[in-house]
Amino acid sequence: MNDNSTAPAATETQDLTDGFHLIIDALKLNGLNTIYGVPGIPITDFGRMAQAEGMRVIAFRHEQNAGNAAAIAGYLTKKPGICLTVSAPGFLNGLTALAHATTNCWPMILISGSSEREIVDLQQGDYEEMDQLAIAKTMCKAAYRVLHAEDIGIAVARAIRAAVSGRPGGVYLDLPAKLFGQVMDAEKGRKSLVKVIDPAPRQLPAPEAVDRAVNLLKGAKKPLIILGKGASYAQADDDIRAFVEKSGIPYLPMSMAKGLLPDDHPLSAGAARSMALQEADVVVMVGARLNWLLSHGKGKQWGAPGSKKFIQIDIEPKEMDSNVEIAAPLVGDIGSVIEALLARIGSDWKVPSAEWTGALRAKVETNVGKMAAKLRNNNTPMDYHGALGALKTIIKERPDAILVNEGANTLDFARSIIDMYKPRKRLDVGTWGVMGIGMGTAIAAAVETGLPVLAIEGDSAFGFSGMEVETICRYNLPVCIVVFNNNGIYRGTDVNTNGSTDVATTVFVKDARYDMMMQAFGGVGVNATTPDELARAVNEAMDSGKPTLINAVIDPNAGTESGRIGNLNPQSVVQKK
Ligand code: OXT
Ligand code: ADP
Ligand code: MG
Repeated sequence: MNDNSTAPAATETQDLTDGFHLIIDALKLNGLNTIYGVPGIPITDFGRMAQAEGMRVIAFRHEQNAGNAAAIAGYLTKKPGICLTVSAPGFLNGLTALAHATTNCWPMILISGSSEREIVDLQQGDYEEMDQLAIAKTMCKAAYRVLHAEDIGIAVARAIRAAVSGRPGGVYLDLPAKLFGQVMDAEKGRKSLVKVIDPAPRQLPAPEAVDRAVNLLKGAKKPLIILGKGASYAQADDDIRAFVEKSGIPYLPMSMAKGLLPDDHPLSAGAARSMALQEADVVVMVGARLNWLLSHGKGKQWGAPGSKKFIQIDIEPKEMDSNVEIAAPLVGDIGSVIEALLARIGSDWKVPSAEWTGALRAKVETNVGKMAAKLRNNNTPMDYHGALGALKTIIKERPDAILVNEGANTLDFARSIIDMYKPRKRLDVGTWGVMGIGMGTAIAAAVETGLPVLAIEGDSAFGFSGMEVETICRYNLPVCIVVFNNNGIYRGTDVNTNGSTDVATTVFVKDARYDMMMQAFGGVGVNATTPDELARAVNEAMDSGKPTLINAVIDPNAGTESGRIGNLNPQSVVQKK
């Protein structure tokens, strides 16, 4: 493989351009000005040149974190996040994030350098030889390879359109090393670039589909709206809020849709989740799938069999009937569908009965009251409620801050305890429950929005991407990380039963000081043992904007196996003597 760094610079003569510059120009022409990646053969010079040409190039310590940054950048901006990697191992490191973006329906483009086709196809043993395109195809929406400089413009355009149109997702762009140095006439090169027109066209629902849904909704006694992260991705915030408020239908936010309407909204049924799911008779799904997170739309959680009818709003027709019958499919983009529904809520609209909304409200108030008592505790070592109670207040006072959250107990408790007030402020593990999204997500959130970021991390979860604290310090990003240190995965108290000196598989080094990792790179590190100390340190970090890591000492007994999804663990029936 040829690094191409010794190839003559095409810009030395005015009339020529080359692969390096054409890729940069194609991205910039389409408003893609930030790259997340890790440098190396054959893309080192590409990163340098992109930076020289005014792009923001954020260099990470591991491609998976760069990929997770690109994935969440896609979610936050509705433009594909760009991740740049070297070949084989770098590409593979980026692939998890590409699959994660695709699974979550977020637009992202993974651009990887690769070996020359001739050598790969004959399997002659090139440096980092691998048939990357073939591997990537199974993990994303689309995958393209570019062999000629004159095709770069069209390839980047296709990649962008594939990533953002219809159901968004990940796209792979394979760039063999030789492409970067290919030279062509500058004017021809300029003309070969494509600015994508209307990359994510509106998809209007059919009028008869809207009629069907409205008729079903009018007949409902206990309607419920479920807002998913597709709804927050759509950025139709005002119309969605108007739809909820005008229709008077209670709503349940999925994790990353929290804040689309403020969690303390009178129509939020978030704190009465079980009751809402059990008792609703017509459920309107808005950018949320009936996957494992919603028990596939059936089973005990959903009350009596046959007691529900579903209306589903989704841009992907194949999503309909994926698990249960959808009585009224509304295929289209959420903005257009909600607009059409809003137009049908006129003076003749009857809001749901006070019996239904009042019962949900009463349950919400009971659950919130029960929770409030637990949040006030000042136990040392802290439990999840004490520590998260302090952080809940901070987010209430700073509703613009972005909350990143991963872990098991740390995730599940934070989701229900911390209210969100604005759209797209809660970023978490997504559809797969991926540990390791933390630092990539926090970095992209800070880079894309310029807002302060609070990352609430289980100690295990943090470990998956922890080295990126150096990246956070290097770019001086306003990220405050709170590591919930309970000495392990779920709990720090497991015991190895085989009698050896190895500790149990879920247990870490006791009383580790994660705060010192941040100090190693010039950031602020704090060890917090009480909710008051924790609150003080977070407030200071949010005020100063300095990279900060707070080691929050949590009682190792406080958590439960797998947080709130322990039921998904298979159980052995074999009794060993
Ligand atoms: O109505 P009911 O009574 O039911 O009550 C509900 C709400 O009404 C109520 N509620 C409220 N009450 C009062 N006030 C308010 N404001 C309020 N809001 C809500 O509370 C309850 C619960 O509400 P919730 O949360 O909305 O509902 P519920 O029932 O939990 O929702 C169901 C789900 C499924 C939608 C929800 O649970 C969910 O979204 N779950 C996501 C879970 C998830 O994705 N988990 C992450 C994966 S776990 C595991 O796999 C881990 N691994 C393995 C691993 C992974 N994942 N990835 C990779 C790459 N490798 C390995 C690992 C290694 S976790 C993990 C590390 C864990 O250790 P850490 O140290 O990081 O973390 P700790 O556990 O802290 O030690
Ligand atoms: P959650 O995990 O919050 O329940 P999911 O990721 O399961 O959300 O569902 C998101 C859904 O939103 C996907 O089915 C996706 O096709 C859909 N979606 C994403 N963007 C749009 C959009 N602009 N219009 C309509 N549907 C969308
Ligand atoms: Mg832990």
